[in-house]
Amino acid sequence: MPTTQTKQFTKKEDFHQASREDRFQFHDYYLVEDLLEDDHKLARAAVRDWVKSEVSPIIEDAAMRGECPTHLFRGLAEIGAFGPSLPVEYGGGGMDEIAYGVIMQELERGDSGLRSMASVQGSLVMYPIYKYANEATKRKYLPKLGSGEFIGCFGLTEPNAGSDPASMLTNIVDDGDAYILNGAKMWISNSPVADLAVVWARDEEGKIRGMVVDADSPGFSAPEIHGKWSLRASVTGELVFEDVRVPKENVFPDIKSMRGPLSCLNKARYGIAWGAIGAALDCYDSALRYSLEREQFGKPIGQFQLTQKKLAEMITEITKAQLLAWRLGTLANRGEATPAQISMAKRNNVNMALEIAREARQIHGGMGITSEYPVMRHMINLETVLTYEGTHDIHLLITGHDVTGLNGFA
Ligand code: TGC
Ligand code: FAD
Repeated sequence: MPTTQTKQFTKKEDFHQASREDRFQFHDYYLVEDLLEDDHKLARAAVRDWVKSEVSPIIEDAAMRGECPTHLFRGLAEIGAFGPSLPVEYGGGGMDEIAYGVIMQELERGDSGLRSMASVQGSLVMYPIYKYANEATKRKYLPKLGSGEFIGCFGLTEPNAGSDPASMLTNIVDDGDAYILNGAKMWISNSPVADLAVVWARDEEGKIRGMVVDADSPGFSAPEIHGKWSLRASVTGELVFEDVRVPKENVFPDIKSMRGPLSCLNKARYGIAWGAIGAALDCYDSALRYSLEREQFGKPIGQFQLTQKKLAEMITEITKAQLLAWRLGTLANRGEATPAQISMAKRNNVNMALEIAREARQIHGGMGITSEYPVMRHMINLETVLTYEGTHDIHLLITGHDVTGLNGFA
């Protein structure tokens, strides 16, 4: 059985509490707020308060030290961040896709690593189990994943199969009542602290299969990847399988192609499209305040036209991204959001957030490179967000393929 209890989780006291107050103000230039329902606003307020009280005081210290604040995982479960749009009876929040989006936005306002934790647990672990596993497997894992008692990870990428996951080498071989799993996965969020992994592997017929693998299975290991300059408050590792026995009931019965893992990515990319707006808002908010408080040449720097150009472009791009996300959410609620539409929103909104983080860093001058302000942390985090869940260029090719009908990947 999974082993959360034996893992070393951090405590709030392990981290230095910031002396600076979180002064974040939400910005909503086109009153997108009017498009939200009361449930969305309630969910958003709960997450916003939690981020202010639990995340903001410690996140700079955690990122500077390169330590994942794992003690926050239970709190994430309590605020409903794990599978907000999955059914309650399967450990989810029973809310709609817009609620899921606004929750991700507030989390990423705190830190992309925190949103990543929620994306992986909800969209990449709970969702495939909910959608593809047999009933007994759902009942065994989903409630404990929803409550944060179990931590999950998602193993698709391999050392030689990143943008092209279909070239994976990890494989399973039939052995009576179980499959024998061999191979290795790379860049796996949360793998070193996970109780279980949703793993994608090729069967003897060459078909892509998905399965739940308990982390305490003999032959399973998850070494941590060290030395990241990005997502430093998130833990990333490998997954190594050496003759791991996976009971047949843990293998998703009806999934036999790349459609399985790619459908999970749609869910997570949707959440990122919303989440990135949160990081952008935090950078813009900090830059706007700094521009009004910081004086040079006897004036607030916000009075200079070049600073105003930066701020004007930032709020314009944020507003466009907010509207794009909201419209995507309405389509998702109707079950009509296409993978290509989700891909466009992920690419546009993450790129927008990264550009804003870079501009915000400039507005803060030298102070922008310190942990006194959140912008440099967001900026280096967003470098990863631009790459994972499909790189910026892969998403350009997805849109290119969609509009021309011509496959530009190979
Ligand atoms: P291709 O031949 O185009 O398609 C294979 C089959 O899959 C179907 N399909 C999809 N189904 C559902 N959703 C999608 N988004 C789908 N895209 C394709 C397709 O219709 C086909 O079905 P069928 O029935 O005909 O077999 O696939 P391909 O192998 O050529 O690859 C296409 C490509 C490059 C777009 C895809 O592989 C891709 O998206 N690559 C990027 C890899 C990626 O995003 N990896 C993410 C790993 S997980 C991660 O990063 C987690 S980060 C942590 C966090 O989220 O915070
Ligand atoms: P590559 O695929 O080698 O790409 C390198 C460059 O080549 C990119 O610029 C890319 O755009 C470009 N390129 C590739 N193919 C083409 C093409 N056909 N045309 C034009 N350009 C191309 N994966 C998981 O499975 N689970 C996780 O939990 C997870 N978490 C992650 C956490 C972090 C911190 C990071 C950094 C990654 C994580 N990933 C995870 C992996 C992530 O999804 C991959 O890094 C990503 O898909 C890109 O793969 P790659 O790094 O191998 O780059």
